[in-house]
Amino acid sequence: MRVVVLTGAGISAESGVPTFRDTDGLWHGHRVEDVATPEAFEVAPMAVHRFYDARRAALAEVEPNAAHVALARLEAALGNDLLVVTQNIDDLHERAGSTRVLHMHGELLSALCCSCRSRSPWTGDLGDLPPCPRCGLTDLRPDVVWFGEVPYQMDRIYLALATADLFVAVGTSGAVYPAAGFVEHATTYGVRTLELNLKPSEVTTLFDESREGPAGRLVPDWVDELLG
Ligand code: BJW
Repeated sequence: MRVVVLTGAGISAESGVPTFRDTDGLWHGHRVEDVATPEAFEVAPMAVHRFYDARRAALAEVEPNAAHVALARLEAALGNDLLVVTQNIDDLHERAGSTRVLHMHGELLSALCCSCRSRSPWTGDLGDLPPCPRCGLTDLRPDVVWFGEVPYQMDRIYLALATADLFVAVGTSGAVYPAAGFVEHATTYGVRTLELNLKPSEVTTLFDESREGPAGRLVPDWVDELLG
């Protein structure tokens, strides 16, 4: 059985990583749609650097939870027939043991050079304006996808969706496209769809089935069920 799992901020919530749109709908005092943009970076690069530097540092303090571990267990059983597509920029899937993970919105632990376009693994700060390891210019930005930018690996994702038997969305609000449209894309190709979320998302009604609860319980239960 070929399975594509889309994960969002909700899967990392129980690890202590804040989501974007829960509680008051504000993200560190801002609407995420206003600050996660190339324009915001152009106007206030140091504020954006400080923000991502803090999130990068915080990542070292959190651990994968039972949902990440269950998806790694599923990969151990299904091998190449499982693909995890994550909107998250943390590395908790990888730390749990998953290897087949596409980060469609980029990665915190990577820096992108605005001059030479090279990507470099990055664990430190970018706010102190370090030189690009490739070209030496001080023109690095977080290697993440902001609003108005094209998410990564879309061809591979759409191909995997079209050829899957099951599409599962875990802990994502369905507020951001193109990820929010994956359920319709999968349905067009006759793929069964399942949503696992703490509460209904903006696209819940488009799924064949939806289950409500914390990812740390729902995902291991679903993996147990699938592996029989
Ligand atoms: C739990 C839980 C627990 C909590 N257990 N669950 C008008 C209409 C349609 C589209 C557009 C439009 N105007 C503009 C657009 C396009 C735009 C868009 O979607 N805008 C919307 C505001 C409408 N999209 C884009 O610009 C994208 N690019 C694009 O479309 O390019 C064109 C193109 C596409 C494809 C091919 C070719 C061309 C880019 C979007 C980039 C998004 N970037 C961010 C920031 C990334 C870096 C960073 O992390 O800082 O990505 S924004 C932010 O939102 C982040 C997330 O990945 C993304 C999604 O958030 P997510 O994961 O769903 O989190 P939340 O907080 O929203 O939800 C948490 C969920 O978890 C909730 O449902 C909870 O219930 C649940 N939950 N605890 C289980 N314990």
